[in-house]
Amino acid sequence: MNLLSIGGSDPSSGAGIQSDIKTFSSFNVHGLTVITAITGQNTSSFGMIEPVLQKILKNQLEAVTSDFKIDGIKIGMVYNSQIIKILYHQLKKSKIPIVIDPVFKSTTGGSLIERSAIKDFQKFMVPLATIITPNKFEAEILAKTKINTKKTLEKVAKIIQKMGAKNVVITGIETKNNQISDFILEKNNRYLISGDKISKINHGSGCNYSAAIIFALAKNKSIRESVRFAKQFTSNSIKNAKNVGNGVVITDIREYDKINSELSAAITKFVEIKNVYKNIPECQTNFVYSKPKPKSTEDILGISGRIVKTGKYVELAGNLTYGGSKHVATAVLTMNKKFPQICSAINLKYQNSTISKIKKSKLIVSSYNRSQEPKNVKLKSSTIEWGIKSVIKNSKKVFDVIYHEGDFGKEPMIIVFGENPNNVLKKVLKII
Ligand code: PXL
Repeated sequence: MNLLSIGGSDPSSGAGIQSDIKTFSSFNVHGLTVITAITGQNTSSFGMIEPVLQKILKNQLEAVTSDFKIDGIKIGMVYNSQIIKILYHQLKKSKIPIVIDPVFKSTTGGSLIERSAIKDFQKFMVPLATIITPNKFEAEILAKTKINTKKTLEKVAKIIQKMGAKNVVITGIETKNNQISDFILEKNNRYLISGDKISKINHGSGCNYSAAIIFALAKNKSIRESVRFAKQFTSNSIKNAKNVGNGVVITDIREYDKINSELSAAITKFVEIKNVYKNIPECQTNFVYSKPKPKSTEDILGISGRIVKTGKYVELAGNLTYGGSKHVATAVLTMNKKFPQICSAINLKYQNSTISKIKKSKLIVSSYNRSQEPKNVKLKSSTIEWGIKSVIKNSKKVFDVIYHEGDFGKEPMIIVFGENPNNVLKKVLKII
């Protein structure tokens, strides 16, 4: 796969072209670049900007488009009207996905676009976007409207969509409980994707986010999947940010976490199953995936806030975090000790209809009775550990499903196991 990043050069390699090359490389993708402007900046201050001459901008575009099959384009810093118009004329007929990341100001205060170019940005850049990813501040500038309520947030997204962007993602909306949310407006759909807020002023997260989105889009992921993937990727890059210079930290792209991306993709598919809310228990759902040979639940990736019901929909609350699940992760940990191939699981609401589908399917199922747990065991370990152990103790079979019918004050529960999240999901689809 080849992805093209069009934007400014940042010598600190925290943002811009240099950052995008790092991101694309972490996905094993070949990154092509077209430089619109050269900036002089570091982690403490922003210096000068030199936009490139028209003829060299055109020549770079010509060079990459005439040779490579390009699967997706990301456009970041564009600086002035001349550059904007050249890009528009070159790309207006393009059929490949384009992510427009409006970058108006750098973390250290530099202005990345001429004031007089905003109008042409609205007119020529916005309509190129398969997805446009302004933060709150950039969205307010584009729509010339302040965002201070849910209503104004939706209004601003609609204004930008009317300018011609197919899908609008406004990032960095602060919502309740220390969460940070992105608001997504698709053609016929609008929703929030939330994650835990990480309070760290950094250089690079915006670029990481839009570069990850174009990668997911180019891989034919849906808008929702792409945004969720990018949010998770960016959250990790901020968590790993490093003090490389003397100023703000620079985000760090670690090795692409396969455990994370597989679980993330399966969760996205799970939450999009029609009427899936009917399968979410009162204590909510977790979906987990373990590293090979887990030693504790800290080696098992889960959702910090679970998959929760909101009316007839389900949403992810919190982030994917190692140690993010106790209950379902303990179930996997226990199974994995005897059957090391079992690394993933999900818990579902106990329903007679599900139990009867399980029994009709070819899945291997067993159950335990919580009320039979000896008192001395209860004090030492968790009930789920005891339950699973008692089911698998004398079995050579690997169970696909283990359930219990509850106890006084305890909700009955079904747990589906598998080797990986996709495998679990396939079983889930057979029984709900
Ligand atoms: O993060 C936005 C950004 C994009 N491109 C360049 C930048 C910056 C922020 O500093 O310098 C070249």
